[in-house]
Amino acid sequence: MKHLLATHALRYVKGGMVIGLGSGTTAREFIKALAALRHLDLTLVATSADSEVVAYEVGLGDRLRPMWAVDKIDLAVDGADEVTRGKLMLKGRGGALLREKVVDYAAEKFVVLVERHKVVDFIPARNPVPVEVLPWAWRHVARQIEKKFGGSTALRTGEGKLGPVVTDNGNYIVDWRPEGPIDERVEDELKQIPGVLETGIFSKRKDAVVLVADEKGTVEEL
Ligand code: DER
Repeated sequence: MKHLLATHALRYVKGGMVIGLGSGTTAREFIKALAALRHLDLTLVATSADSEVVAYEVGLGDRLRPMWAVDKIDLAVDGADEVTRGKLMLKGRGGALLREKVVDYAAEKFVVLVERHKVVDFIPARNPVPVEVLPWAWRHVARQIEKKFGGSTALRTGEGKLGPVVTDNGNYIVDWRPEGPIDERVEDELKQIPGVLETGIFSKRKDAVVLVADEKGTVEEL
C-alpha cells in the first residue's frame, strides 16, 4: 500500500519543482518512486538523515539541498502516524518531526500518504505525542508538560544504543501520553513551555491533500 501511495503521489511532481521529502517508511517509498522522474529538473530537501540516505541510494543525492539553500518548497510529500477526517495529524514516531514541520508547513502543496488504519476519530488514538525538547532541560520540560496538560511522559530511548534517542538536530524526544483526546490548540500551547522545540501535532495544514490507501488497492483523497 505504501508503494501504491508513493506512485500515486508522483502525479503532483513537475519539472523545476523544489520538493520536500518527508521521513518514514512511506516517505522512503515516495523517494524510491521519485527516481523514475530523474529526467526532470528537481531540487530535493530531505527532512531527515534517513531520507537523505535513501535519496542517495536511488541516485538522487546530487539534487539534495539544505532548507537554507532554497527559496521555497513547491511540494512536500510525507507520511503520518494518525490523521483525523478534519486533517488534524499526529507525526513524529520516526523522530523527524522538527524538520518535517518546517518543510511541510512551508510547502505550497502538502501531500500526506497514509494507509486506512491511520485515519482516526481523534488524536492521539494509539501513539504518544512526540515533543522535541532541549536535552539540557528534558526532565524539567517533561514535568512541565505533565503539570500543565496532565497525562504521563517518557524520554524516548532507541535501539542499538543505550540512553535517549538523539534527533538529527541534536535534541531529545519526550513522548507524552495525554489522558484523552487533545484539542488542536495544544500544538501552540505546548510550545509556550520553554525548552519545547517542536511537537508532533500538525494542525495547520487543513489544505493538505491526504491520500488514503486500503487493502483493496484503492487510493482515495480524504
Ligand atoms: O515520523 C514521522 O513523522 C513519519 O512521517 C510518520 O509520521 C509516518 O511514518 P511511516 O510512513 O513509517 O508510518
